[in-house]
Amino acid sequence: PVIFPVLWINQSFNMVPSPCGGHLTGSNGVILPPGWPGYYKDSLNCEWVIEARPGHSIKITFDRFQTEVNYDTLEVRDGPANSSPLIGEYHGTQAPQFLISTGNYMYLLFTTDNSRSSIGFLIHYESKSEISLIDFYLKY
Ligand SMILES: [Ca+2]
Repeated sequence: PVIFPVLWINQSFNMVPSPCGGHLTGSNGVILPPGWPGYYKDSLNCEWVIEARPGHSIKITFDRFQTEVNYDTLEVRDGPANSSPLIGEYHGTQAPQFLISTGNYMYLLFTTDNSRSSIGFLIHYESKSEISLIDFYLKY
């Protein structure tokens, strides 16, 4: 059966209907590449900045990840800009389960070349205060 992303739309989610990039300030939400739930487009250069409240950290969780190996890459940085420290570059099916920022910003850049695409990714993010992060580390 085909499950549409409508499932994720509710009051507590800041639903992003797959635009190419954006500045996200909600306390949680979803990031999808343009084209979702189909294949993403060629020649993308999509930049997302997640901004949490000062003193909060951001956790992104990879619910799904699949891109063209070597050519279609998601870059994640620990800060607000493409000059912030690199956390990792992911392509193919290699992606971590989740990542946590040290500060209240996270930067994501999805670039694709001009041929061959794939499903892309479904990432959800949430921001937490340091206290609830400690709780998170203790539990898992
Ligand atoms: Ca490609």
